[in-house]
Amino acid sequence: MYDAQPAHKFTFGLWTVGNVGRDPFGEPVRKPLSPPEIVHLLAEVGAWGVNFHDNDLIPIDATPSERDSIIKAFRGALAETGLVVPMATTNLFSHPAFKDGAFTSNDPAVRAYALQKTMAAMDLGAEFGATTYVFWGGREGSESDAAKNPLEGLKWFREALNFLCEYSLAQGYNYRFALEAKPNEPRGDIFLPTTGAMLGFIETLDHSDMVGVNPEVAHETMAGLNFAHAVAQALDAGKLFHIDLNDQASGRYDQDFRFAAHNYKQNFFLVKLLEDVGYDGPRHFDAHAYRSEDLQGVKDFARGCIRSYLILAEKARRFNADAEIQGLLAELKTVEPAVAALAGSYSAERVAALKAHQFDRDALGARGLGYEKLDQLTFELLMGVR
Ligand code: XYL
Repeated sequence: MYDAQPAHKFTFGLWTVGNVGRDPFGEPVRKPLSPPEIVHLLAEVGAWGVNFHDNDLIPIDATPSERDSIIKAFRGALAETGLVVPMATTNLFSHPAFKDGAFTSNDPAVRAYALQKTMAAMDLGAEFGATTYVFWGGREGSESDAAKNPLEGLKWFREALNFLCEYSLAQGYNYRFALEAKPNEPRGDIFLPTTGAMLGFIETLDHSDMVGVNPEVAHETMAGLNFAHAVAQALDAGKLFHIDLNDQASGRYDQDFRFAAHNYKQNFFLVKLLEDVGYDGPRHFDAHAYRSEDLQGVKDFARGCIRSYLILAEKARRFNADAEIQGLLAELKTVEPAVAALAGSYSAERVAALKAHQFDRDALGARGLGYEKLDQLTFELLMGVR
């Protein structure tokens, strides 16, 4: 019942199950796995695809012959397992050259190097058939506004994306770009900190039709926002090109926990939203195992991400089929047809009808909405007592 099907398109990054558990205070706790080992691990846990940053696959200092043999081995593992590569991205944050950002660095040489590195990474992704290209501007921001003009930062970021859209078109790549927002960490403040900010920015791009968003549970939660609402806005705009599933407690460091490890209820409403609209893009887990785990724990983590999603999807089906819950929801929308017809799009008739109607605002205000019961029923359904 909770087995992944190809239609779910569950994917993981090489950097997720490959995470060695280094943190700002401690050394790695797990041995690095090679990309083919990761592909086999992902196949074992039921994933459909694998994504990568350029340097997850090819180290930044690899020679051309090392590059060739890595690509050959990775291709072999994909062929053996049937895993696909739907998304690729660029590491524009690890190397010291990017300490002040990449596309928004004050240094024109760094901005130019970032373009060069991204073009090469787009070539690499296209070699493996990736059709989504993610942009997470990990260090596109500042600690002090004395050092950077945010207007210049936005201008340079726009220039870079316009350039890379043209490059994608000129190469005949089939990429859709997905911009990923994060409010802070590793910079004090990252530009365009939320999915809503990205959606506004996209409309200023030359090829806005090619560009959407890659919202991440942890990032919106770090900003103190409701993730499902951010995803709904992206869906409403036709811009949900990709999604990063994980979990996060608000007010903490960037935790990237196993999907639904922390906030079952918020993630239930997220899964319900994705399932209700028939989202058919990849369901990507951008998360990693606790630092306490060994290789077995990493597999438990990856299986847990998939299983939790499927359990919440099943709960969403039950929510939709629950007569009492649906009855309460239907009641909320039940009014006399003549009154219901007053709300809607603009028309001269509706203006006239609205102006003539007498609302009983005290009665409207006195009506109990039953949300306590609805929320308790949701809790009971999620806890398995319903
Ligand atoms: C880290 C980010 C990245 C992006 C890809 O917080 O989520 O892993 O998803 O660069």
